[in-house]
Amino acid sequence: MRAKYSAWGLIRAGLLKQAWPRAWRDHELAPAYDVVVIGAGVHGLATAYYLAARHGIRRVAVLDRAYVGGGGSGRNTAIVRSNYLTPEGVRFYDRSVKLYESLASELNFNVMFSQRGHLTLAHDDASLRTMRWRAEVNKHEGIDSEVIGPDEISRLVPLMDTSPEARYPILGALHHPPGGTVRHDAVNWGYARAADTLGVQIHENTEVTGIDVRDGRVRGVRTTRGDVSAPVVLSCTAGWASLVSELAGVHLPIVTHPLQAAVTEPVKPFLRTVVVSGTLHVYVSQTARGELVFGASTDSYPSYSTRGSLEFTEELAGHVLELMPSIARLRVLRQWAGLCDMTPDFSPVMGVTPVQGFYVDVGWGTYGFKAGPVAGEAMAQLIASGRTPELIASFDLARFAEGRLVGERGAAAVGH
Ligand code: PYC
Repeated sequence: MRAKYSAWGLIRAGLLKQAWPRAWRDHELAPAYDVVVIGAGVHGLATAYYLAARHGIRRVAVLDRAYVGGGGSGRNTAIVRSNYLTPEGVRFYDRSVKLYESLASELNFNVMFSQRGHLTLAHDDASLRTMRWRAEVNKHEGIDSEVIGPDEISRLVPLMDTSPEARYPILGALHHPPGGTVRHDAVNWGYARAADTLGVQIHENTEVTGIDVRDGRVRGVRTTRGDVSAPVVLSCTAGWASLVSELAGVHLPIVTHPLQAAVTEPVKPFLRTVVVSGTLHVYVSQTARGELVFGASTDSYPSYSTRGSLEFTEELAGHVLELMPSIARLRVLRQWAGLCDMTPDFSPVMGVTPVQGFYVDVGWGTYGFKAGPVAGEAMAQLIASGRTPELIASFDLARFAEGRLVGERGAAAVGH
């Protein structure tokens, strides 16, 4: 069914008890497309959308072995920021923040982007030094970030224990006012709907089982619903990026680790900013519904498992209470895990590969969701023009062989 979006249409459908219009359609898989995107998360959908919207490339299929936003794009803690450590990282993520700022009107979908500010706490001299370093790089790139002290932190988060008697006293924080949160499902659905409207085909429950390469060139993909030929195949997979790339004979320096997160029952709004503590391995924000969303560092062992563990919940609770003792009676409602494809330098792998026509937008570690819009925009530009945009040039695959790493470990929300 063709999607209908007008507000009146929805009200009418509700009053007449009609089925809700589908936001994106089902299709038979065609034998050929101009571009096949593997992965219907925010990166794949954004790329497909910008290919169609900005470059007029509409014979695009987005394939996913499960459903839209079912991987990392629906399992993250929805934090957006650009307070990175390297100039390359800062410029890149800043473009994403800018795209998020206008995304609701671009997609005609309320993505609930809330620039409530982002605090990264420092509990020791070494992390305070890193916060100062990040603040300087940020300012140099025109990004609003500064190091603040405990009094200012108390003003921003009154429930935080900033006393010198705390087990891990808070010495200061990197304050990044443009950072915040976004409703991740809305971003996925908004891109999916907008891409569908422009003629992109989204194929859920369609697993890619092979990538055809002949004479050094990609020719198409094999799927559980049949074979498809395409001169361009882009992997926007998270969690299985290395395995999918191996299908094309491209080896990626990626190790996959689970990352666990949890959400509490809703309470009255009391936490305005996003709070991160690398030392305590925890980050927390409050949703518009009032729940607290918590995340931790990646599990220490590589795995493809997305189950939660009691060990995580216990550690999380202990660490959160060191920061905010007064929320001790809050109940955790749900916990889950996502998969993080970690690269050696904590920066992504974007761009061309040794196989002509086979592109990657992978290796996002714990930074993937916030980069969805800018990654989509840049990959669409690369595919349409055949030229790598300056903004992503330093994230190429060749950097690992050529020793040009872009070290972003110091900007990780928590220690890994
Ligand atoms: O980098 O902001 C971040 C982040 C939050 C959760 C995981 N990574």
